[in-house]
Amino acid sequence: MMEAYIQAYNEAVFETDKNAALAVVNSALAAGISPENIVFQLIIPAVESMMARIEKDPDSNLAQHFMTAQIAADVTERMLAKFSSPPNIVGKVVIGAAYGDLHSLGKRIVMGCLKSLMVEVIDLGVNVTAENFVQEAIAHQAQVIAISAMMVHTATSELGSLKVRRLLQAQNLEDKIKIAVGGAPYRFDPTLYIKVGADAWAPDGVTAAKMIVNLINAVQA
Ligand code: B12
Repeated sequence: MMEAYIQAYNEAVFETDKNAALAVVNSALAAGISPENIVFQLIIPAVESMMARIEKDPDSNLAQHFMTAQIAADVTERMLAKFSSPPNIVGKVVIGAAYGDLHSLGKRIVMGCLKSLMVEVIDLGVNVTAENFVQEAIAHQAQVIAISAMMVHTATSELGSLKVRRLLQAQNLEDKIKIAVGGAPYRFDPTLYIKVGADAWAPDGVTAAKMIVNLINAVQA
């Protein structure tokens, strides 16, 4: 029975039809499938199959990519409220667009993918100062600061991730909080993340979520 739901859900996501995807989830719930199974057998595999598609075709349809992440985040949040025991949250991330940067679409995709992998996400919005990133990471005991920068000057600015690095260094927090970056400039220069003081980067939302889970695990090891 689950196979039929998986197929119907994947078709809905492929068509970027959020209502159809939610209808599949609702009928699975009505048929007695647990919220846990819906997340782990339906939602996460759908995100992973999108990742496989992106790896094969980096220009894969943006709308499909965006909707997979948004539907995954939406359904995961609804299902988490219904879990019989509190879900095992993998860890916490504060995320935002770099200082001076107002681009938010890529960040939203990354957030959706993170939520579907059971990572708690604290969204700081756009145009986030380095001080704010660090303060919020400390306040929420986040293991990762994730910074989205869509422009070369916001990626490389002295007030962006370079300053986050300096602040973490000054407070002796580099073992407790890792820095992840992403956005168009990093795709043009895959070594840029090192130059801007980050620990890691990723080219798309699904890879980003997996990379961030690895960073969380490294901090918690
Ligand atoms: C949409 C868009 C806008 C929209 C943003 C709307 C919004 N709410 O986001 C608007 C119209 C507001 C806008 C404004 C501007 N924009 Co603009 N914009 C774009 C555009 C067309 C698409 C960006 C986008 O959403 N891509 C789709 C998402 C899904 O991809 P993505 O962001 O790369 O995210 C993926 C990955 O990078 C990764 N990722 C993203 N974030 C993170 C974070 C982490 C931690 C990780 C691991 C991974 C990760 O995962 C994401 C999902 O797969 C790009 C061109 C382009 N092709 O990139 C220009 C572009 C980024 N913009 C540009 C410019 C110049 C501007 C403006 C200065 C224009 C102007 N003169 O006013 C302003 C700047 C405003 C500001 N201060 O930020 C330039 C930047 C040039 C440069 N070299 O720096 C670009 C490249 C266009 C160009 N070719 O000139 N823009």
